[in-house]
Amino acid sequence: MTTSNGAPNDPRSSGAAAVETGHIRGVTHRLSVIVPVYNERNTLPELLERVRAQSLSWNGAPVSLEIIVVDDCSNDGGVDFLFGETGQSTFADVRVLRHARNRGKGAAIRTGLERVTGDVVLIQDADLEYNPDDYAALVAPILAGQSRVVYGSRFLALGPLGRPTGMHPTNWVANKILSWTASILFFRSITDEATCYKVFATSVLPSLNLRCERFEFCPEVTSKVLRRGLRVIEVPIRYHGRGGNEGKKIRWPDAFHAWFTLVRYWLRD
Ligand SMILES: Nc1nc2c(ncn2[C@@H]2O[C@H](COP(=O)(O)OP(=O)(O)OP(=O)(O)O)[C@@H](O)[C@H]2O)c(=O)[nH]1
Ligand SMILES: [Mg+2]
Repeated sequence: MTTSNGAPNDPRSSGAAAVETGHIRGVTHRLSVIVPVYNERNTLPELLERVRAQSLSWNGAPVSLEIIVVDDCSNDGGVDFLFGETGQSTFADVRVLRHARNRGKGAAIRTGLERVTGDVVLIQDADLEYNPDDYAALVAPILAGQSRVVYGSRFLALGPLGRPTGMHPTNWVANKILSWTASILFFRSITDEATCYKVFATSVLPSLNLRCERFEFCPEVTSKVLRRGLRVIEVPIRYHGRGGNEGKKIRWPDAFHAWFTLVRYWLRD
């Protein structure tokens, strides 16, 4: 089986070996992309096209791509194109997991994490706010063994007061407060705590013992990773924010919840 980029991509063929040996020996690598989806009919087809088009390599060897879509009981028909008439998956390189009821982004990510076979995991929202062309830069520090956690920062290239394209001023304030809080609590520089582009060596994840259900995935992961003293490398990424009328679901109360989640896991794991 091959992906659109020509890389071997059958999870049964080399996945287990990659988990066991890929990161350590630097021989073969597989990137597992988890896409949490809730009612993203307008953006999911193009997003998946752009993810599937990624052709990654490391030290001359292809990095295979595993795409795991977790549909959180969408009711807009937006995932129907992923299934053929007989219910089989439309794309050989896209696995679709479904929740029987809507549980939230965090729960969807945890469902995806249970099934990954890659040695590197990346979280990809189902909208078009982030750009999959940034994958190569995001996975490089992990494949090079420089760190086991990488965050794509929307602010790094803009300076302390820069506001990324399309980011509403209130969201900017919330993002800044969350990043400053994480930095102060852990004496580390984090410029974008709430970024969707979080990338991990898969081996890191079981120890985090994640409990998140909704949007508190980001602060729970950030607190736990920093609490464990893991190095987080930030790389600059592109971003084009969307508004509520374009399907953005996060709301102000989620920012408060995120702040309390950061503090909660700083106090106690
Ligand atoms: N599985 C699941 N995904 C959700 C839910 N609500 C939102 N999402 C997904 O989470 C992603 C982010 O949602 P947005 O509304 O764009 O919010 P955002 O500000 O980009 O959120 P963050 O990336 O968490 O900072 C999208 O892919 C949504 O489809 C939900 O209830 N369940
Ligand atoms: Mg989004």
